[in-house]
Amino acid sequence: MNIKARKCLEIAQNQDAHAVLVTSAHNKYYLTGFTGTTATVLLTEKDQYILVDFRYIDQAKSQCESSIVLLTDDIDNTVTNLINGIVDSQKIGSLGFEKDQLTVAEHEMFKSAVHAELIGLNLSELRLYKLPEEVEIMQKAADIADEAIGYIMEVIKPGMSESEVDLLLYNKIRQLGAKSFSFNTIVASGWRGAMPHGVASDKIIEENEFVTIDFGAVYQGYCSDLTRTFAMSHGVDKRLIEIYEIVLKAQTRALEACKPDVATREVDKIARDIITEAGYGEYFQHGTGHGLGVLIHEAPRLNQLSTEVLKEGMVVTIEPGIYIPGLGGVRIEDDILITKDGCIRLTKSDKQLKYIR
Ligand SMILES: [Mn+2]
Repeated sequence: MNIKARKCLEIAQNQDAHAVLVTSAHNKYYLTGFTGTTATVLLTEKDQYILVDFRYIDQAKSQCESSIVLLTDDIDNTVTNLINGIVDSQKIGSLGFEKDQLTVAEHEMFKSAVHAELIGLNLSELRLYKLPEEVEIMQKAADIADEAIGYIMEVIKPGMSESEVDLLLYNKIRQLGAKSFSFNTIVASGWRGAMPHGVASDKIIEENEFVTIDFGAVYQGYCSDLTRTFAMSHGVDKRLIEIYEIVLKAQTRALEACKPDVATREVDKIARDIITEAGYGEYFQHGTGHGLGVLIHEAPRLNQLSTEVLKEGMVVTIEPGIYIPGLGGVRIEDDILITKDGCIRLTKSDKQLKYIR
């Protein structure tokens, strides 16, 4: 059993479950290294098991060194029969499951079939602190994003569509070793910049527009998340330049405040106060940041309602923005690692306003 599985079991035991049934792709990957689409992971005090059918048996054996690999079939060795064999022999009274992952139908099926009480678990703290090996991978995911945005700023030209930029970016991150984007890439130019989630469209990027690009690279199962906004030439609206400087100040100050024992809500407040005092509070309606890891959004959250406190080993984004309908918008985002006495930036792209050509 590996250290991550041990931690998962501890969290489950604190919620009165003796063993854990893991069904989400991201936690299966996190706990075992398995990247296939069909498997069930079971963690007990005694060991960690991964149940797969014949399609994945070789893959599971090579990827899941710290797990016992069990072969399922549709006749005698069904998933629930194998689970019950372990539950019965290890006298497991209560079996935890990820309550935000199981469908109602799956829950009903397990409830009627499994010989143990089912307990819905909150595992949000499981991936909260990144191990050194995870930080190393996340740094590489961030490096890929940095290099890719640098490349885009060199090749982007007025007359290209947002979708073309999206494709260039995709090819670049793939060349650099990433498996995929972390999410659908946002390329929002001109008026579309006012849409915080303006996924790349067929709109043509014009001279004198601002362009916001928000994307991430998935490298060895871990996500990066980077946003830069830049100007297509010097004729941009002066108000956008003013907004850029406000967002940059908010992002920089919030980032500088990140260290152990600082409340996530306080980091959000630092960014929000700067934007509000500049008169743009109503144009910044999302949170200042979020944790990231094997998922693009995970604990902790940095917003007005969040109650978490930053601790060493957390990786979070800092990404305030201002969005003005009809005019456009600005967002600047970095990924940071909370260290013993502060934080370091994983994404290192320059943040001064850039004018393309
Ligand atoms: Mn983000």
